[in-house]
Amino acid sequence: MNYVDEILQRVKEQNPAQPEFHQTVEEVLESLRPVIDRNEEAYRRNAILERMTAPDRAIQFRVAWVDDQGQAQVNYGYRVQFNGAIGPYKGGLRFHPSVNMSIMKFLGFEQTFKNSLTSLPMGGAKGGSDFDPRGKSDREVMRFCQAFMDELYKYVGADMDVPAGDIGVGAREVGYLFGQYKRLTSRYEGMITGKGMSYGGSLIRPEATGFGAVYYVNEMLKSFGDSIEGKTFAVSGFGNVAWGTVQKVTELGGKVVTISGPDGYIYDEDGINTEEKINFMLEMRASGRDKVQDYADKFGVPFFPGQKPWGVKADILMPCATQNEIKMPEAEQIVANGTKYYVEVANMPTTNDAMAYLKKNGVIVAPSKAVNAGGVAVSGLEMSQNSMRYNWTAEEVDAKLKQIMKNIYWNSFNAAKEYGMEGDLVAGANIAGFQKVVDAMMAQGVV
Ligand code: 2IT
Repeated sequence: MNYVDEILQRVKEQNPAQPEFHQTVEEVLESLRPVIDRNEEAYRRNAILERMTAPDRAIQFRVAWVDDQGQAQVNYGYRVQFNGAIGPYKGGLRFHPSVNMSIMKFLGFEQTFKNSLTSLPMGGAKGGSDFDPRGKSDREVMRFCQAFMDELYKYVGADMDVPAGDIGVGAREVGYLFGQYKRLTSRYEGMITGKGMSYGGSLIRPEATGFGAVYYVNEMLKSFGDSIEGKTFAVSGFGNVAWGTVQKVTELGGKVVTISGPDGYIYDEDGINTEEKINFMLEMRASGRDKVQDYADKFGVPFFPGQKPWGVKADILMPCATQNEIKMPEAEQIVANGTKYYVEVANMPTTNDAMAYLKKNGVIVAPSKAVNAGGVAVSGLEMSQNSMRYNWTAEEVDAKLKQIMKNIYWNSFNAAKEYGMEGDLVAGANIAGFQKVVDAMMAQGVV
């Protein structure tokens, strides 16, 4: 049997009932086929794909905490340290009721390639909990974060594994997690990123994922002889990533007409383009209501309950919410609308069949592991600053981020071209990310 097919079967057998993990492995390995065919003997002999698809370790633990009513609560906590070949483990923590081992493994696997693409020395990891921050008091969130760190501190550290935020984990949670780590270990070190500016954070980290995504789009459009100026964008989500994206698109002369939440989407014909509107996204997030309808109520624009914005005609679509938001029906709608550019910003927002359909029908698809790598890249720069005990200015960090995103675009573009798949940015990102990790694994022997 072909090596890739063998591994796909093996991953399914060894990880039953983990569909998101199967999905990402399939997506990545399918596009790596030409690379693997060229090196099959060496890869097989060194069990590269078997090792690449098995996490270095996957930790699951109980998080017991007490709510404001005095009731004991129990959640599951996770940390999946997927691949440590090119640096200390690095990746965010997600607090959301949907979190389970499949989601953690999918995100950790993706993170390995993404971190490699940034060119910074970071291995891949992910963690989190099925804790639902919605409706919790600040004190409950603090107690939960402390209980979570009571176990996690054993596995993390500045030179071992450096978590960060993701869905449900922002500046507040990072602060509580950092404080508890310090209390437990007596160590003041950069063991988590996304920290506040008063205790070791980096300027531009809050904006980095969205800004980086738009820098990637800018480079991509330029390479197609196009530009952001005057283009219409449909964005989903209204969290940190959507916020950074809307800001930078607006600054570069594009117009964002939608954002969405679990309750539906809003359509702002004039664009989400004033400081008041953009700042309101932060207010909606901080309110903990998780409702985008608040935007429609405040600014008097249409709200479409229970719907996603993918039926809207826009030049560029940027899903910034969560995984598997675009399935076949949405993909068909996107193609029917004549959309030219589809830019994944959330991690794996597209099912594999929808992705194949978009590509087959001539939509230019940019993959999340390249597009959203600016977030973790600036996390890497936060680590550098912590190690130096020094801070760069916003301009310095932003310039580095811009350069990193430009390199990611061209490294992906060139990798695809080298394997006869010119213009396939998805395959290019997978190949470029994979190559560095494989080189490091080969050099370090069978471990
Ligand atoms: O998905 C991601 O890349 C993140 N949530 C950010 C990870 C990080 O370590 O900054």
